[in-house]
Amino acid sequence: MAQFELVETGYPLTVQADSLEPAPGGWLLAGDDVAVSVPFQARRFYRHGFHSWSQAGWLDLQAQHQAPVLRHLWPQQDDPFLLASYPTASSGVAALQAPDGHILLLGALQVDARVVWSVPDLKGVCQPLDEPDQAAGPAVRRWFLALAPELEAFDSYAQILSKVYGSAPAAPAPAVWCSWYSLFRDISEPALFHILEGLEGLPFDVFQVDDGWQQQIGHWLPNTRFPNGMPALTDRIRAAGLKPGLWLAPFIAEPSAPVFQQHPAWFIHDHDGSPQPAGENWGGPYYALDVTHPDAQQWLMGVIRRTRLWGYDYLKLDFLFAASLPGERFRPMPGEAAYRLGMQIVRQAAGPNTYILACGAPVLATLGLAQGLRIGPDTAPFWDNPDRTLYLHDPTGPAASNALRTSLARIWLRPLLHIDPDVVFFRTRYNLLNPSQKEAQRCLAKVCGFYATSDLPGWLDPSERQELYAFLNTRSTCQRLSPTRFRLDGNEYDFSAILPEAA
Ligand code: 9PG
Repeated sequence: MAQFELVETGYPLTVQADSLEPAPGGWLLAGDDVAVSVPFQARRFYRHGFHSWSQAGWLDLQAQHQAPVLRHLWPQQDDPFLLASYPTASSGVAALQAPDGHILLLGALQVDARVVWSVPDLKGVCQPLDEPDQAAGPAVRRWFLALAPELEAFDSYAQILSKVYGSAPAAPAPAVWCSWYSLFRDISEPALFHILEGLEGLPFDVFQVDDGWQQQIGHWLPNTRFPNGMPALTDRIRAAGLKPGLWLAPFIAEPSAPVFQQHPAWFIHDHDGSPQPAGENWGGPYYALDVTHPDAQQWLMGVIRRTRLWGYDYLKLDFLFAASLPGERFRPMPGEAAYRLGMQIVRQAAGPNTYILACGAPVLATLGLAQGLRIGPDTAPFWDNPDRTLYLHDPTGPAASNALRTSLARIWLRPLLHIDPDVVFFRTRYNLLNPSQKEAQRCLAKVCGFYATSDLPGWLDPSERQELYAFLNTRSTCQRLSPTRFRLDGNEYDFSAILPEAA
């Protein structure tokens, strides 16, 4: 490890790394562990949570100091290490804001990396590789460092990441109707056929069937509410001129699923050899597939290939973080490296043209492997989720404000893949959001370039349907004026009006 003094920045920076060289917008460092002295009194810390639903955003350090401890219940909310070191540990990238508004950003160019603020240093730490393993990542670990205005620093980081992982698809993201935020699990073939009829004339690209079609989590065959099977559904969706989309969570299983009952060894274990729960949902715990196990890999291939044979060419793959959790695997490797291996298998089985929307997915580790990524927790037809925010200090529960806040903090990812801030509500029925909250959702969808809703056509009055039509039919022009201010189709919109903490 060597020491470098950077004097031309206005602030004296001392960097510890194996090597350092200038790069567009900053510097490239090499080293498993690197450290940068922070030469100013930091006002705010940019914390980047581990996966789609994990909290991302600027935290006021003074307020955090006095804030109650964050309570997360399961790794399904974030990386357990990050939660244990809350709030000053971050996944892949972190930044500190100086009094003059510039930020000091340190971001990894490989997976399985954390950035921790440990006064007086901002430190980059990589999970050690026991043995050089191609799948587990490059032998030389690299980092990007910038001291610049916020938008410039994140943009330079994104540009360098795109050289490693590739850029977002050239085509715009498809416009999606998704069944989740209206029907939840209560879906059936007749209900979906009826909705398809009602959507006629609205310019959607994808009709996406969400959770509720499968027999069990891990048993990816249609249940009795889909008596004619999954191809009957895709035929009908195609006949309506739409692409069929399907939700599944290929890296998890509930304990009663045949795959878990028959092959417990295909799941990530703890040190005592018992399968390790990855989270709790659907009324009980669920387990994480060990995607390094050759037989589990074959099974996974089969699950994804079958969705292709049924005719689905848009897959919303969910709860993907599970493949990256710490634990015992058939082939030991760091968690995000294992996740990438799992996603490569999925991609191979799905083929290059299937659109993959990664959800509940490790953020940096998804780059290059999916066209789209959910960048925040679930939205909802209500603004706040006080049970979770007030009692558990957990900003990841379903709520429109939570989805907006974290998604807004991840817009910098846009050059790298399609970014999905979750659906927009146009309906007034079954919706507690007021007009300005709905407007904020609409604006963020335009900023992200991702247009989706779950509203049932029968719930929309003629003017709401007209608004939805206009939303889908216009590809907005967007210019970012500041971290929270945008010019959208000629009008200025400032998210800090509705999310003061984002300013
Ligand atoms: C289907 C849903 C929808 C939704 C996904 C995902 O327990 N949790 O922390 C938790 C977080 C998100 C979640 C479910 C549970 O929702 O984001 O769009 O597809 O699954 O079950």
